[in-house]
Amino acid sequence: MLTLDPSSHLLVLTGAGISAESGVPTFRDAGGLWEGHDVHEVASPEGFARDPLLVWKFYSERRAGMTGVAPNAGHRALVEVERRLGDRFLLVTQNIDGLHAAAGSERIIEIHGNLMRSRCSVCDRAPFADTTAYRAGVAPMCGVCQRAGTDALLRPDIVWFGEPVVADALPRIEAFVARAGKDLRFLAIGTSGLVYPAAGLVDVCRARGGKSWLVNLEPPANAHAFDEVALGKAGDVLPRLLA
Ligand code: BV8
Repeated sequence: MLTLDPSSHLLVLTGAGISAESGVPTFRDAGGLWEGHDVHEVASPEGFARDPLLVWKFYSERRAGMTGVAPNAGHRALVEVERRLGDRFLLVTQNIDGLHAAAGSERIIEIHGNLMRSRCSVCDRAPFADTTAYRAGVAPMCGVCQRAGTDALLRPDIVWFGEPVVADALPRIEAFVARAGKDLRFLAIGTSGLVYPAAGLVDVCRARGGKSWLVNLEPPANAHAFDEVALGKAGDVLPRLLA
C-alpha cells in the first residue's frame, strides 16, 4: 500500500508503460517502437542529420498513431492524487504523448518534450503546436528562416539521445526535492529504468531516505532500487494503490 501522511511530498515518474493501455506502443516491449529502427537512427541529432526524412517518417507515424487515443485509468488516478496533494505533488513524465495533460494533470514536467510540438533545428523561434503527420518523403522547413533566405529543417520538439533534457526540468525537480526534505516519497510507473537522467530519480529519493514504490508490468533493470514493487498493469494497480 502506498501510505502518505499529511506532510508527504510525492514525486512521480512515468514511462511508456502508463500509456500502453491507451494503445500507445512502448519502446522495449515486443513490437515496441524501436523495432526495426536503431535508436540512434531515429532518436538522435546524428540520426536526424543523416536522414531527416526517416526521422520525420518515424515521428509522423507516431503523431498519426495518436488519433483517437485517450488517457486511461492510470493517468486519471494520478490526476486525482494531484488534486488531493496540491503542491506536495509533482509528475515527471518521459512520455511525449501528451496523455497526462489530456487527463488533467497540471503539475507536470514533460522531461523529454512533446510529440505534438515542432521547432526549428536552426533558429531560436519558440517551439509551436504541430500535429501534422507529414507524408513520407516530406521534411518540413522553417518559414522564418526561409524568409531570411536560409533553408532550415523543422524538427520535433523532443529530447533525443545525447541531448540535454528540457531546460527547466532538473531545476524544478531539485527544488521540489529540496522542499520535500525527509518527507519525499517516490513512485515510478511503467518504465524500464534504462534512460538517464530520468532513471536516476529513484536514487535521488533514496539518498534522502525517502520511500520508493514501483508499479510495472514486469521487474525492470533497476527494480532493486525500489522499496516496494507492485507488478501488474498501471491501469489496474494504480487506482487500488492510490485509493
Ligand atoms: C542526456 C524522446 C546529457 C524520443 C527519449 C548517464 C547519465 C546521463 C546520461 C546518460 C547516462 N548513461 C547514458 C546516458 C545517455 C542517454 C541514456 O540514458 N542512454 C541509455 C539508453 C543508456 N541519456 C540521454 O541521452 C539523455 N540526455 O543525458 O544528455 C547531456 C547533458 C548536457 C549536454 C548534453 C548532453 C536524453 C534521454 C532522452 C532520450 N529521448 N525519448 C522519443 O520518445 O521518441 S527516451 C525514450 O525512452 C522515451 O522517452 C521513453 O519514455 C524512454 C524510456 O523508455 P520507457 O518510457 O521506460 O519505455 P520502455 O518501453 O523502455 O519501458 C516500458 C516499461 O513499461 C517496461 O518496463 C514494461 O514492462 C512496462 N509496461 C508495459 N506495459 C505496462 C507497463 N507497466 C505498467 N502497466 C502497463 N500496462
